[in-house]
Amino acid sequence: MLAPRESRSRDCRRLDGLWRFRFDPGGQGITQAWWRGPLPGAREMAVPASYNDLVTDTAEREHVGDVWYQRDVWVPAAWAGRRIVLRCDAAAHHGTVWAGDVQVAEHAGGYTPFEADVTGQVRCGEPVRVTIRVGNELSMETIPPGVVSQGAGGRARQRYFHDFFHYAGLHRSVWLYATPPSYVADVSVAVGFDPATGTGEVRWRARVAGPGDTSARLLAADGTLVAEGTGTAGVLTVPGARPWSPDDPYLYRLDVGHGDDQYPVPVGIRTVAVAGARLLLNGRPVALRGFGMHEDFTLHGKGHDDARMVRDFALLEWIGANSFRTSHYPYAEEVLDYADRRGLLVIDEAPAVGLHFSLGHMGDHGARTFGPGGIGGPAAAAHLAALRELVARDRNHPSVIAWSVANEPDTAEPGARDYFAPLVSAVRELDSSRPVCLANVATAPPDADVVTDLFDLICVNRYYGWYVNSGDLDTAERDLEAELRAWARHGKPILITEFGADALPGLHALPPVMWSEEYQAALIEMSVRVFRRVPEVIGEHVWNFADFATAQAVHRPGGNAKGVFTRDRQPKAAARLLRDLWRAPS
Ligand code: BDP
Repeated sequence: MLAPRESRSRDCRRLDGLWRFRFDPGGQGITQAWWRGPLPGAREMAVPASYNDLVTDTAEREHVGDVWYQRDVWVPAAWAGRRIVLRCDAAAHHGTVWAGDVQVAEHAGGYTPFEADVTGQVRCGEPVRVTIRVGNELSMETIPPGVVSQGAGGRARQRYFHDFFHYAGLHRSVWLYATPPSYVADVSVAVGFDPATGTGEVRWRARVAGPGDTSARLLAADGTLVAEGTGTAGVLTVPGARPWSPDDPYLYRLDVGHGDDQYPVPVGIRTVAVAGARLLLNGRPVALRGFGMHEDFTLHGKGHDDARMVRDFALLEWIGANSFRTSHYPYAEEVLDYADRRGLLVIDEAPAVGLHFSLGHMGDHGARTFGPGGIGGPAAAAHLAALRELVARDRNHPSVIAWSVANEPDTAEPGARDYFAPLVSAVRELDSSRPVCLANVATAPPDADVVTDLFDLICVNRYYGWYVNSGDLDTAERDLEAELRAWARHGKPILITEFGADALPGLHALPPVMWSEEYQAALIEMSVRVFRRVPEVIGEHVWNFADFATAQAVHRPGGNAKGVFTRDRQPKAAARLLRDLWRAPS
C-alpha cells in the first residue's frame, strides 16, 4: 500500500491533534451506534499516541476492549472532482472506521495501515464526522497472541506472552488525502546493481485505476532525468549508477505517472545477498552493528513521534551503529523513510512475538504452543496477512535488507515446522530479493530447533551471563562460544539479534554485579569478544537500544532495563563501551 505523499497531483492532510475519545468497557458503542452522532460523554485524546500513559486511572491504563475516537474534518472545497481517501497508519490493534454514518473500513493488526475511498461519503467544502473504534483484545487467533480473562469487579484482564507493554490507540497518523480520479494505486520497485560495471537497474510495476497513460521517470537527487519508460511495468537501466549504502545513502526518485496523477517513490539502488556465511551489500561483505529497538517512549507509549525518532537516529550515529531490527513489529513508515535517507540497514519484523507459551518468565512451564488450544490455523492466517501487509508496505525501501517472520517462537516444538514452512514460502514468493530470517529462542538450540534450514540467516537471541550463567561471565563466555560454533556448522551467516543485560541507571558496582551499569558493559564486552572469534558471526544487535515499558512483573522494575540508553535517551556506561568498539577503525 502506498504511503501518503505530496506530489503535483496529490494533497495530503494529517489529522493529528486532539480527537474526541471515550473508553467503552461495556462494549456499548456498537449497540448504541456511537458513530451516528457526536461521541456521547467524550473527553479529548492526543493522536498519534497510546492512550495508556496519558490517563491516571489503573482500569483505563490497563483497559481491555474498545475505545472510540472521533473528530470532524473539513473536506476542502478545492477537492471537488477528486478521489478522496481516508487512511489510518495504525490502529492498535483492531480498527473500524466510519465516515459519517457509513462504515468504510475494518482492519485487524496494530502495525500496518489501511484505507478507504470515501469520495462517495464526503461533500467537498463541508465537514465529515470521522469515527474510529479501536480494540486491543488479543486471542489465540491474533498475532501477537494473548488471553483475556475476567478479574475482580468484572473487569477484563489481558495476559500476553511478549515482553513489552501492550499499548493501544491510534499510534500513527490518520490522513485524508486526494488524488485525481485516475490514479496510481500501487507501485513496486525492484533494483539491481552490478558492481563490476557500475550499472544499475530499476524495475517498476504499477497498479493503476481509471483511464490514462502510465509512465515512470527516474530522477537523480538533483532532479535531472536519468531514465524513463512507459506502461505499467518496465526496466530502466542506469549506467554509472550511484549505489545506496550506509556510507552514501543516495536516493533517486521514481515518479510514476498515470493520467494526471503522479506518485514519487524514493529509490535506492543496492543489492543484498547471502553467499556462504557472508551477508553481501552491493557484492561486498557487511557486518551489522546495532540494536533491537522498540517504538516506546515516556507518555507517548507507542505513538510515533518525529522528535524521538530524530534523537534515536542521532544516538545510533553517535554510537556507530549501522543497523537495527524493528523488534517486534513493523515500525512507522516515517522510520523507514528516515532510515532510507540516513543509510541504516533494517531487519523488518512481523508482529509475531510471544508464540512460545512455555518460555520461562513469560509463559507457563511445559505449555505447548502449536496445536489444539494454542496457535493453529486462524493465527497462521493472521500471521500470513501480517506478513503480506508488511512486505506490501515496505518492499520499496532500500534500508530494508531482510524480513524477520517472527521473534522467539517455540521452534523446538515439532509443530513449528508445519506452521512456519508455508509462511516462509509465502514471503519468498512476495519478495525474492531479500533474505528471510527468524529470531531464534534460547530454548531451541542447534540440536533442538526444527526450522533453521528454512531461513537464509541464522538469527539468535542469547542471554549468556544473564538468564543463564547469571553473574558468571567466564562460564558464559565458554558456553556462548560453544553454542555459536554449533550454529556455524550450518555454513550460514549468524546474526546475534539479541544479547545484553538489565542495568539500572546509576547503579554502580566494582567488581561488576548484575543490574549494575558495569555488569551490563562487561557482558556486552565479553559477548563481542566471542563474536569476533567466530567467523560466521556477521553482526551483533544489542538488546535493547533503550529501556522500555513492559507489563508489570517482579523482574521488571519500571520496565525492561536492558537499554544501553535510558528511556529518556541518555547513555549508560555500556553506550560508551559500544561507541569505542563500533567506531574504532577496523
Ligand atoms: C527475549 C525477547 C525480548 C525480551 C528479552 C528480555 O525477544 O522481547 O525483551 O528477551 O527478556 O526473550 O529482555
